[in-house]
Amino acid sequence: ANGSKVFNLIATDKTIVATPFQSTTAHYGQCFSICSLNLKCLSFDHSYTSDIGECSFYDLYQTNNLKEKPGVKFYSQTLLTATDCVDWFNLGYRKNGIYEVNLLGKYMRRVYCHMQAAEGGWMAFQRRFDGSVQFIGRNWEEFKNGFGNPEGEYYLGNELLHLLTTSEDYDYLVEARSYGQASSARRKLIHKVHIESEEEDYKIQYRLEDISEDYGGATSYGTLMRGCRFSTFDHDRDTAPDQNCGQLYGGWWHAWCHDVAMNGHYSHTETPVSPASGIIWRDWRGHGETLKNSLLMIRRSSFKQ
Ligand SMILES: [Ca+2]
Repeated sequence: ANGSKVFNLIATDKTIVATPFQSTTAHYGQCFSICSLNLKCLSFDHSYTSDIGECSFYDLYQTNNLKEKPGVKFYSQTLLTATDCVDWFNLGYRKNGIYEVNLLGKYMRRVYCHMQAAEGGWMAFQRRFDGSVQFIGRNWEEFKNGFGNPEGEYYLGNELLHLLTTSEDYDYLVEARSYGQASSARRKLIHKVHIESEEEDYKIQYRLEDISEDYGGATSYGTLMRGCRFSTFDHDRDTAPDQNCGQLYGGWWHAWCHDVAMNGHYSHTETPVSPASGIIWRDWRGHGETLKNSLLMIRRSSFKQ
């Protein structure tokens, strides 16, 4: 704590939609000092109707999605950069590419933003297109913390996925591309996807009715992955009792292996290096064919174009 934080008045008669981690009765100046000295504090509100008012401290900052609160001013640390691809989209950016984001107001990352698919504003948490980054052989910790090159192929990390998707509702979009002359793309959109904590093996949750009908509805990609725990070669949490899906097919929310495995072997051709061990989307191309491109993305469900 160095007291060098900068706070801006964000709104009058409004405050953030969040639960304060601390509240106290104090002058505005005292509220400012308390928040400056507390690393956890990223914003606060203060009642301006009396000299000594109530102030509440929050561990996140935000400039949209505020709620009405008469008599209160809301202050937040200066937003140095957009928090995600939705913010960049709302600032008018429409080009697909690499953007710097400050996830949840705390985690600076460079990520690929897809500004054109399904109304735009999507942030890739997995991106594969040339095999330059090895995905096979990555262990639990690597999938937890992320790996790869943000300018190229990467995996953002399950811990951030968990923190993001439990902070508010997020939608999930996969966009994959096949090899060959008839190279074609396919998407799948699932609303309100939650990734549970590491204690729950980053289990993926969503309701069947939240699988969008836009791209073919509930096929195996959407249904078989639902409720699955994340598995890696060193952390077998799949539902196949006699197999360790993470070994051959890479880290994934495996059920019985190779129904879907977007983190499998990259082989530069539609023929997998060994049967069913590629980037597999079984109910689209079968498990004998591996895919060329994979983009797995999330976006806040509150996004409105
Ligand atoms: Ca198993």
